[in-house]
Amino acid sequence: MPFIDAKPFPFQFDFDHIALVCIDMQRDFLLPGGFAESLGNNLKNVQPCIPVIAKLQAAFRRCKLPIIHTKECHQPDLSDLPTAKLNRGNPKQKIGDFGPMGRILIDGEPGTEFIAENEPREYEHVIAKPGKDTFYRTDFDEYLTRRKISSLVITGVTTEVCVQTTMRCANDRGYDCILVEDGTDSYFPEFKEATLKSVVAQGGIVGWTCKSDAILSMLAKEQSPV
Ligand code: TIU
Repeated sequence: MPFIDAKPFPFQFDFDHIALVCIDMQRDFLLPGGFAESLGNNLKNVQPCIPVIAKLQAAFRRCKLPIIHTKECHQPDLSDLPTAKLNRGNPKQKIGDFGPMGRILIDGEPGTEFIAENEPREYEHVIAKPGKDTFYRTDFDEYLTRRKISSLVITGVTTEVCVQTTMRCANDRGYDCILVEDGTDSYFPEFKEATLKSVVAQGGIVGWTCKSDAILSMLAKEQSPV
């Protein structure tokens, strides 16, 4: 069985049952003028993972392995937006308001779409999710079950919010998850650091972490078997 050099110990998987998950690589979270910036976040802290995710996507595509993309967003009538989420914090702009990139976090609006570097291909699965947990009110579990995917390589933003929530919920459902250390970022570097440490603590209580190079070199070997 192939394995990826990882913490807290090597991550074993099967090429027929692994997928790359790219969480919320959306303009509103990553680009100037978006929702995240309106909340006062420093975008420079979340942009380093963009080229890393692009490399992983290219490698998974070369190996014809599945890629799943998520976007956090809501229906135009806000029917899937809990009042608690709408009113949380004190942003200059709220979900559903008109911003420089259309209505904030509304499905189909320009700001909600994926950044160019990490855009899905038309044949890749895209999940529009109203929560932080990718399983909440989506077809994620059904899709993974149907495709017999049991191991998830997890990337995206932000590490301690949608990425960590999704990884914990996948772990509870029996998926083996490996979080890519340089393929995820947070507006708060100390939260990213703490999340990476906390998922592998206690013998991998939530899963594994590794550097993108460990995955890229393993996939390169798969492409050119000796
Ligand atoms: N995708 C995701 O993590 N959504 C967030 O709202 N994250 C924040 O860190 N705000």
